[in-house]
Amino acid sequence: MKIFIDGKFYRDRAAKISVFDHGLLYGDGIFEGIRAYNGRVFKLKEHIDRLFASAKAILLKLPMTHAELMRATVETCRRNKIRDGYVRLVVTRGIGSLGLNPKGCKRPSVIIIADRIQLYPPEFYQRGLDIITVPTLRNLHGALNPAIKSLNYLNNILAKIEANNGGCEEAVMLNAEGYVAEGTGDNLFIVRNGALATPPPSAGALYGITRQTVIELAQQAGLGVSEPNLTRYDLFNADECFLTGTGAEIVPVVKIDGRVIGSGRPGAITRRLEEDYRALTKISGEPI
Ligand code: PXG
Repeated sequence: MKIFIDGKFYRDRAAKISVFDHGLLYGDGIFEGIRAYNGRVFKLKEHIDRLFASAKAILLKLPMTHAELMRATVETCRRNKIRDGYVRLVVTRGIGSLGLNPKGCKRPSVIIIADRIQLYPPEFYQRGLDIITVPTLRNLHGALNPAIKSLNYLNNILAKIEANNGGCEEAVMLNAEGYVAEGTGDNLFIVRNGALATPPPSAGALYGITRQTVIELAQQAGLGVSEPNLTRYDLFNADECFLTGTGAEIVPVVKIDGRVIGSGRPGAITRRLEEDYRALTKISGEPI
């Protein structure tokens, strides 16, 4: 594998970051998880746009332009002969002192890893997931804003561990007001009376790129889409439920906190959107 770090490519074991990098010391940095399908990088512009938005929010000046980051991502895929794969783009605050003040960090580091994708087991998609609400809450806007895709994922990691301890693959994370925010690494949708609803970013949902794509596909299919505050009650009484994310794509959810959702099987609208999403990934994206 060839890994991009600050403008150069390194082999796996030579690809290293300093122990003084504040990305490691403090989780001070941002990232993107991107997919390539059929020789194209899917929604690359949108991912780089979101990276810039995260950078702005944490006062990190990206050392490369938007166009340079797009080119470097495509080039990393090309050098690794990726047709279908997963790209992790990480920007750390860079090397500084042991103190948390980033003033001494002179240059952020840009890392791009392009690898084969580890797909989720097919059963997840065939049967649908059984998920649970967990105690760990989504970040507060007034603390670490949940729209920032930062390297501080401990909240979500704790929620994932809590889901796993409860025998589930994925968690429903609530916000401090008790409204549904999202999963640990995916957005959540419900279908009710033929229309979609998904928590708004103001409830703690990430501006998910798959989320946005699904909203557009639903609108093209003539389905209504709203972004209301949702409670667990709304999830329990939905006709269908699914999660969206770059890695997971669209995964049906059939049980939440012991309540069977709809028929207990992946729903027709979920299936339709899965198909539309797959079709879109095959034909669009930045050519490698
Ligand atoms: N919410 C959160 C908190 C995320 O981290 C999504 C939603 C979905 O967003 P996109 O833009 O991908 O549709 C994410 C995605 C993983 C993994 O291994 C996924 C994410 C981050 C880290 C790991 O599944 N992010």
